[in-house]
Amino acid sequence: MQQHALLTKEEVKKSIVGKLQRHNGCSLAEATPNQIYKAVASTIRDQIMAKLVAARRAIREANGRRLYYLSVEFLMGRSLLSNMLNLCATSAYREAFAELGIDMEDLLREEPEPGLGNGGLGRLAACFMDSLATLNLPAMGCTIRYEYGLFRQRIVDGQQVELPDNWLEHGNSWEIPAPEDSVEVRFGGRLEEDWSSGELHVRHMDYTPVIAVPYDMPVTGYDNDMVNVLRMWSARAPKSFDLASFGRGNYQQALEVRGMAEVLCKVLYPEDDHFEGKQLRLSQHYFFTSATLQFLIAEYKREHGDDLHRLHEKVVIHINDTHPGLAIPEMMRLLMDNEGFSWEDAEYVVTHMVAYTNHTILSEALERWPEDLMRTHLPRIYQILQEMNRRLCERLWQRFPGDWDRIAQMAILAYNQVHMANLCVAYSYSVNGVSKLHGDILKRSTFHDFHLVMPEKFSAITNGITHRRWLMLANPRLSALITEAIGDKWHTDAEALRELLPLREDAAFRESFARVKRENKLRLSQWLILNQREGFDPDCLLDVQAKRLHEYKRQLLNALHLLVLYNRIVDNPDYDMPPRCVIFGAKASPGYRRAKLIIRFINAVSDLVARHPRASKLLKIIFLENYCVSAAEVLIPAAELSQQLSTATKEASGTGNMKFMMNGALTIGTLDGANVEMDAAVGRENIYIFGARAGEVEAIYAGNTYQASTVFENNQEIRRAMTQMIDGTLAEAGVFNELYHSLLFGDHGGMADPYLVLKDFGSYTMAQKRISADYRNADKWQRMAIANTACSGIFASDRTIREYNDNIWHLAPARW
Ligand code: 26Q
Repeated sequence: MQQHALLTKEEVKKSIVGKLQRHNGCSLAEATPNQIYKAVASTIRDQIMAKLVAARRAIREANGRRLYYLSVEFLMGRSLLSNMLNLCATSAYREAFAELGIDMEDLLREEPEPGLGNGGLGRLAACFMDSLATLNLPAMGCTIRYEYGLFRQRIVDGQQVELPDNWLEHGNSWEIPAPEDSVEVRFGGRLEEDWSSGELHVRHMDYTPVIAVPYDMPVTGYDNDMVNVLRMWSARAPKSFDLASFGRGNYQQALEVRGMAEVLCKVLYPEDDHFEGKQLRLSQHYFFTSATLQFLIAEYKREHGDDLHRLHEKVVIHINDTHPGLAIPEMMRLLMDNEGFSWEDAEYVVTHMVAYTNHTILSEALERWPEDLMRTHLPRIYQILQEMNRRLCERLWQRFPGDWDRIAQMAILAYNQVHMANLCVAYSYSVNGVSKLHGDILKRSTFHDFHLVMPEKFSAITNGITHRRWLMLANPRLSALITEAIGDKWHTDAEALRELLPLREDAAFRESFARVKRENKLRLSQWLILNQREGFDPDCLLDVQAKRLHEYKRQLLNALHLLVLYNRIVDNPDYDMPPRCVIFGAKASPGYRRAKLIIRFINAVSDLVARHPRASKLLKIIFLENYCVSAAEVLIPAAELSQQLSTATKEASGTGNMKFMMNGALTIGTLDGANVEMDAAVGRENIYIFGARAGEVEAIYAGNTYQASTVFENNQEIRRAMTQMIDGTLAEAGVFNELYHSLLFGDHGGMADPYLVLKDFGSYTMAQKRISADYRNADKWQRMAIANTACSGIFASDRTIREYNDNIWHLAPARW
């Protein structure tokens, strides 16, 4: 329980009114909604800041290990309500709002959403921050303060249009600038080697300096005294450099430095599970990584003195995928060049301090930088990478003498590229996958050879989600029902949800559970009407697929099946099924043409269905615009069916799958990623599993034994739907040729239907038939839905973070 005094309702009112007066010179009645939002946020922030001061002192005095969690994405979502919830202050604020005549829903909508991430990897980092603070673990999240987050999506004439996300336009109420912690990060230039002292000293000359300025966002723990921060680094041009350059008349260079600083943190790259070797992206990664390391060294020195030989005892650096992997050579550089370490001493510290999580096995997502780019842009880092590579290859040569091919596959530098995953595996003390299946695939295939050499590093820790945001905050109705049934211990012990299991037999509880779902569907429908002028009937089955648009996630399988359903309805005047509303939420990377075409296809099928009088009574397809954290918070609690269709082996874990399950949706899914563990947790009778298993998929890829054309020839329903793709039924003929072609013939020499859409189609259709039949049996459906919520506790990120801490980090909880 938290120690700090809470504000009473009267104190909350007084603070809000006082802030409006002092900051805006107006009364409550005169204030704009945005001014009121800021006054409320500032009141909550005051409460948090009081805790932050105490937490920082306690953590310093405890003198334990600290975690620096480096991630190029943190998809935090809005903070106001989650902070209120964590402070256990919701009722005081609610009552204050009621008396002041403030509409809470309107107020919450005023908060700009920080969309500093693409999808799963960024949202995972945010869930981790919540659990770290709640478990009292001292940690700092470290990232880039992008001026523009992930683009806002509009659908115009069925197609995606991207708009800039200027989230800082009206200020950020939560961030605290910390200019005193600014550091310099250096790019480009050349190296001078100096042996005059008998030892090698490397001097970096003519580099381009950029100043990194941190902004901290406090992250509160739930019902405790802990506050951690998310440190976001922003870039500015050095002032002195600017002036000096003018002095020397070097106007051009001064402007170049300014330009570099200006673009560096401008925008988050909208790529997800796809790698492009852009120089600016490399600069972003190095920028926040170097700044973080310089800062953590300064902080260590302030507390422990100048000798860094035991740095690894007090610091863990966790790299969220390979993007911050330059932390490894950068720490080597800082220890050798600034602290006088020998190579061996620096390597010892680094290899005991860095832990790495892998989030994908897709080869197109693996980070590989051109060596030339690394050499010209980060010359000293490149030099260190060369030496690391030399030593690694020497070691591998001992183990695999003469096996050049294998060694090249494992090298850091090979084929003129810097292979970031190999760097991270070779020099971290821990390498983990994000689900059991993914961990196994890393060991048996992606990092097979490394696993032979250093098996002790490898583990799998299944992802999790913070049930406080994804159940307590997003689904207040279900949360109230749960607390009424089993008390509130589940707030900090999600496994307690299991106590709901026997309530499946309680007719009154089933009815309440169903009522909550219906109310959430109604809330979503109203939200959709407000946002895109299109609602749905809350008595139909609400079926949702919400995630980034990617071929491997197979939104196309869902859409093709909808086209088949349409044909069945049109063909048969007596065709009957429980009416369904199918919602898609998905952003496509702006450069991923095929993904954008799939969005267009979904919308074309949606229009086709809507135009048919009978089909439109049984089926409605909605493309939800701009899927983001706040949309997910309205969408997920309403869903009754969750589609998790990835081709087995491709989805490392998935985390949306867990959010839907926790909110009582049933899953239709493949045995991929964490779906495998959801199936085990809830039992096969409460989930709809279909499609090829991982082993079968691996065999197909290895042996090239699958022929999409055979499915096409044998399945009349598929053949018809695919023909409709290209014959003008859906759009002018030709628009969707590319999709058709890829399914039937493959892309430039590759296999046809590489994601096995046609292969799994039959099995998917059968599972969908069972779903429609089961939905008719309301009792059965509610029992299954309750089982899903009840068995979802192991997917809470509190469990995930405990596992990371017990197996990798070994942080001591801070208590005071
Ligand atoms: C990096 C450098 C250059 C270009 C692009 C990238 C880049 C950026 C983001 C590569 C990948 C990503 C994001 C990956 C991602 O979100 N992966 C997801 O991670 C989730 C959390 O572990 C898993 O649940 C998902 O299965 C996985 O797809």
